[in-house]
Amino acid sequence: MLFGRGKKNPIKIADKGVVDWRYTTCGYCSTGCSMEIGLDKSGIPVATRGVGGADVNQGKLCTKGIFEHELFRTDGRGAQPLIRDRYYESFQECSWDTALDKTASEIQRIQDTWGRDSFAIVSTGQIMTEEFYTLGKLTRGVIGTNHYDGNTTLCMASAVSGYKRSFGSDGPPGCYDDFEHTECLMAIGSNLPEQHPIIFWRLHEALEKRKFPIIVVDPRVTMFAQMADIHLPVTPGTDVVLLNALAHVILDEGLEDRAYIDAHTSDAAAFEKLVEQYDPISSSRICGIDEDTIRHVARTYARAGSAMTIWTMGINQSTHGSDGVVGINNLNLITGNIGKPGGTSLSITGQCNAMGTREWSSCSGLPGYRKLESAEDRKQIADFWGIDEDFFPRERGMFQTDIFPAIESGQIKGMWLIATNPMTSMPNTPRIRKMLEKLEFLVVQDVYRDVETNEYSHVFLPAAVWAEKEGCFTNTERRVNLTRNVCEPYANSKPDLWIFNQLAKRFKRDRKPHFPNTAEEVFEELRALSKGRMLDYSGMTWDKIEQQRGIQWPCTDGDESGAARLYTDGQFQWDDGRARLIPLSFVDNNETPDEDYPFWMNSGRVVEHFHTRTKTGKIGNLNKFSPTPYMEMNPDAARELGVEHGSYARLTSRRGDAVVMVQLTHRVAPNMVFIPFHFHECVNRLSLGLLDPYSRQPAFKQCAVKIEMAVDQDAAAVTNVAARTY
Ligand SMILES: Nc1nc2c(c(=O)[nH]1)N[C@H]1C(S)=C(S)[C@@H](COP(=O)(O)OP(=O)(O)OC[C@H]3O[C@@H](n4cnc5c(=O)[nH]c(N)nc54)[C@H](O)[C@@H]3O)O[C@H]1N2
Ligand SMILES: Nc1nc2c(c(=O)[nH]1)N[C@H]1C(S)=C(S)[C@@H](COP(=O)(O)OP(=O)(O)OC[C@H]3O[C@@H](n4cnc5c(=O)[nH]c(N)nc54)[C@H](O)[C@@H]3O)O[C@H]1N2
Ligand code: SF4
Ligand SMILES: [Mo]
Repeated sequence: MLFGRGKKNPIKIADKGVVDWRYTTCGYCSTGCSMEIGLDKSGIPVATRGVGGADVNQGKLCTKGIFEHELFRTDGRGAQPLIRDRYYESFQECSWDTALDKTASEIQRIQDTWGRDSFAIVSTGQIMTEEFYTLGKLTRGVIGTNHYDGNTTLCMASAVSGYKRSFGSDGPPGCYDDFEHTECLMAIGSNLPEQHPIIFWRLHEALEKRKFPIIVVDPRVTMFAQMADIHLPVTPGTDVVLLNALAHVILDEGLEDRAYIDAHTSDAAAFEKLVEQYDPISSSRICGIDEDTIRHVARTYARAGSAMTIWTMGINQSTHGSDGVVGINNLNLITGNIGKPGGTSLSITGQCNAMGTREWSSCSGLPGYRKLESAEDRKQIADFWGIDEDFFPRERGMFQTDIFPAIESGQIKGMWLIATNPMTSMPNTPRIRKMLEKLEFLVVQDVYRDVETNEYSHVFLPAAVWAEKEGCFTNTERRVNLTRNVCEPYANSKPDLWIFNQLAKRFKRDRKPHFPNTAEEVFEELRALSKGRMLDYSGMTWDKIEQQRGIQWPCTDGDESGAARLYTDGQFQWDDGRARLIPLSFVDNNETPDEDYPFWMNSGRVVEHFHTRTKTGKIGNLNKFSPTPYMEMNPDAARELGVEHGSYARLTSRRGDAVVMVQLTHRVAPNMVFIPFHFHECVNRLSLGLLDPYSRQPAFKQCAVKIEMAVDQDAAAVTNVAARTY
């Protein structure tokens, strides 16, 4: 029977009593969705909605964004500063003055005893740009340690390094609007529908209007792979070989854009010589994609009027992460696909402000993509800050992944962690635990006091979260967007900016930079420092950003809005203006499955959770859909080992072991398992994390494990529950 239209029950949206909507930008992933938080008459955040006129999300939000107003009242928040003198002694609440005095005096004591660089600072991709810039000023201009880095080394470092090697600078050249113009899209190691659902929606919208081929390169049959026209289940860690083989076919069959190569690139001869070795037959034996498919994909990509590649962690988190990015850039340079609508190399960024930290935090250099290695850049910043330029080191210090082993060797004695949780997110956490225990002094600055890493700290500084503060994030497509202050910081927590400013006051220096009180004043410094540079913010103000729902850089003073694409004139950031074509030879150095450890262990994310679950593990509507540490395992492999669906299995690697629930699925091949990394005491107890030589990013996605059914299922269940922490 057909239901009469009049009989349908209309959907009722509960009236939450919102009296005011405040403009913000989502604080989870780098898509950069504009949203509004609804406040009730007592000023309590009760609802979230997407902003209709926003270019990025056009009113849409994903499941994490929709519940973001619940974040302010989650359990485990840090209410007061905490202090303890020795391990295993319980924390005592203390005043801000006590916590900050202790932190400043310990930093100074360690630096006086062991040298300036014996104290390390590790930050994040998740605080505001104005906060990053201030932390950079404090670190580089006042404290003066060179071992200062961010968790972006676990995330985007390979993209940064690859862009720099090819184009002479960091900075993603494309934008989401490229989906509307492209004639072929290749996605490598990106699970866009789950990890960037609104970017995926933008792609889907483009496909509904106009069909173009989608090629997905991923060893796992992700949701993205299932909707692709061509899925290439590449052998883990061998994407560079596939990219070289695609270039081989293109050059061999004369499908390249020779005019573009001649006008805009250098070093073509060495590159062409190297890829000659990567014929489709030999390459197929390494990368696992048959020769016909390699030829077919190469022709499809090269013959498209415009073609683009997007990628995320399947490329970056590899021992060939930086080479993988360069390989993608090589492919787009030889086909003339940079800086034109629908033709680009677009890294899909991870955290909400991973871009902001790259631009302004001074982690790998100085603000505004300036280099410590350049005397001119050092002088510009020293003059602007009013300090002595000799205070700056002449080259960047260690990356996060080198800072931690330097604790083992005694080089690093103290550490300040800001908005990152290495006890869950770093590879080989049994080793990380020992390192943290060895520190003379650890200060953790986080929104949550129950974050795992805080178990090892001497001082805990409780930070305000996201829209309890205000400032900007930059998204994947270089769009700067604004978060307005929606509500007061929880209890006695304080904005990160305030914490940095208070610490700055506690260091005595002859010449010291000025630290403005408000984030909007800090933004004025960014505008001034960026004027005339590639990442020009000078045409932006906070109000203008809100009015336009985000503005892309470059946006020069006087410009109505920002620029959609970089390198549209084919001029790159190297001195000769040409992009580099770089030969990439492949050395297989991964830990690969063998008789003892017969499975590849792949790891990544699920849609409901964000990272180490400090936020999403406490939001009921998200956590209930994915409450348990689990692994995807192929049913045929499970049958051979007698492992059952829904049971608990024990995984062992050369580093440690973990207990997970078994989910049987054909999404993974018989020789691979996939485990979400969100849970404590789980996948990173097993991972190896070999480092990329350029970016120092860990190969989280490739190592070997063995699997057995847990003998005592009840005991395994207890272990599994313990891994959830919350
Ligand atoms: N829901 C949710 N969204 C998020 C996040 C989150 O935690 N939760 N985190 C954000 C952050 S910081 C990041 S960095 C992004 C990450 O976003 P993605 O990189 O898209 O997510 P991952 O699941 O880490 O990995 C993507 C894919 O890489 C594949 N892969 C593994 N090994 C290889 C390989 O050798 N080659 C290739 N080609 N592919 C391989 C995996 O099978 C996996 O499907 O997501 C962001 N968005
Ligand atoms: N096996 C495996 N491991 C991985 C990955 C993988 O794919 N596989 N992916 C890696 C990647 S791409 C990433 S990005 C990292 C992420 O690793 P982490 O950065 O360690 O993970 P998060 O859980 O995001 O930690 C951020 C912390 O900052 C806190 N926080 C949030 N907002 C604020 C704020 O405004 N101020 C302050 N002070 N604190 C705040 C949160 O509570 C949380 O504790 O994990 C990496 N680890
Ligand atoms: S897609 Fe990313 S930015 Fe947009 S609502 Fe979801 S988590 Fe937030
Ligand atoms: Mo990330």
